[in-house]
Amino acid sequence: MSELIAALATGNVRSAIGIIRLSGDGAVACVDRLFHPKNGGRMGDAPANRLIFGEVQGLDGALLDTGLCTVSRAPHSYTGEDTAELQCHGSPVALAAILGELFRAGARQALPGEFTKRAFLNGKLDLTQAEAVIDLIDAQTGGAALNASAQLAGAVRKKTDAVYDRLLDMTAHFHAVVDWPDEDIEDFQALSYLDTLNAAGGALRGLLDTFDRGRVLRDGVRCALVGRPNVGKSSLLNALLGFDRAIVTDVPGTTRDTVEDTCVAGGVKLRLVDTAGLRDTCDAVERMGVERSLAAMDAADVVIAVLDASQPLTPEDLTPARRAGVLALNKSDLPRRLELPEELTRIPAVAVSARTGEGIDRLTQTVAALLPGRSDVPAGEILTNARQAGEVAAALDSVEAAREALLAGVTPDAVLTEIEAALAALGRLSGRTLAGDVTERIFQRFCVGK
Ligand SMILES: Nc1nc2c(ncn2[C@@H]2O[C@H](COP(=O)(O)OP(=O)(O)OP(=O)(O)O)[C@@H](O)[C@H]2O)c(=O)[nH]1
Ligand SMILES: [Mg+2]
Repeated sequence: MSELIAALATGNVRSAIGIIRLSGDGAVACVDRLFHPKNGGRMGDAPANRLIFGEVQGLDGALLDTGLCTVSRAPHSYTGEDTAELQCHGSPVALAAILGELFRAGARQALPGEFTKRAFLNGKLDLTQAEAVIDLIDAQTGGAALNASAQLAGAVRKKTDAVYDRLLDMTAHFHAVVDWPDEDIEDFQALSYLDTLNAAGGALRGLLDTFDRGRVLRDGVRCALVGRPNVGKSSLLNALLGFDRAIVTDVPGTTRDTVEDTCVAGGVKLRLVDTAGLRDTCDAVERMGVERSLAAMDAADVVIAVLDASQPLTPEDLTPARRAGVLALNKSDLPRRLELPEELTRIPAVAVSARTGEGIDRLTQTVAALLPGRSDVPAGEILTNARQAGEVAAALDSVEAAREALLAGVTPDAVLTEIEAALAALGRLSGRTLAGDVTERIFQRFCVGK
């Protein structure tokens, strides 16, 4: 028995088409009360996954819209249940009226993520795939979307399932050895077990190593724009964002607080932080701003030190420049008077002009090249999800503990305990074994209708 749920699957905004979904027991019968095919038939007799043209009428027979309807039947649907979809005109008012009629006909409003949760509970998706659904919807860059869609196709699952299966074979054999010591079972073969554990550890470590990159893919790179006053940090922030976010003046010390905003450049999401100019100052407010600048520099994934290329280098330029991942040599539209000392020549430097926009693209490309983690990992094999990374780390810890126990020559049951802990972590990762409250929390992140 599964309750009949309904929701608007498309956004609640004026658009060309709006889609209402229904899932659960009686979905097809419910839609039959509202949708009347032009060919005179019923959706109950319609073949699955075929779009049928017709009228949507209220329970009282009032014509609400004309559109298309499709049904799919359990278990061959997204949720694994009987489902129906109405494709109507994208009028929020008309769609609300149709949804209201469906509720009167016995459906109830679906909760956020409830369709996908049912797909998970009915074994249509594992948890890494379900989480990829929301990551795909939330993706802000092409790279993040590609990775999420490959995970939706099961990329993480395939990698960890292989480890799970090998560890499971090992426990089966261990149990046999531990539980039936008198039987003639091939004895405890430390060396072959060691091979299995090494391979499992390597695969898990490889996956975990991608998480740095994954965090960047999902959350963006924190870039701090730092430098002495008046070099053009705020101007550069505005140029990168494409609009006037921060105040710019020719008065040194204009920016007091940190100013943050995000942009997507060169396929990478940048979380830019403009900071107060670094200098010794007696002004209490400005000094607090400088402290925030130093903190922003510490918290950044990439420090962009901004230098004024139309001026000779000053001692105040050195603190940020020495910490920089990239030097932005700003004001390149003016005659150049900056010379870089030998110690800074190893840092990539890009000539830019916040005023003319010259070099801005090159700057973002240079930042992208500095991102943490390897860039050659195939799409889908980058862990972007902190929950998943936590379970992979837990599984890896247990595999390593098992390996050490094996090398130390302890009894098989001690090794077995560790391997079972690794299996439990991998079980939580895919959702094979997961407490109900954790499942609830995961699906709350979804939007209604998905
Ligand atoms: N010619 C030229 N002037 C620039 C450029 N970028 C910034 N400026 C000017 O430099 C001055 C300072 O710019 P801001 O962006 O406020 O500098 P800042 O580094 O944020 O300064 P503080 O907030 O005081 O630390 C302003 O007069 C800008 O118009 C540039 O690329 N070329
Ligand atoms: Mg500023």
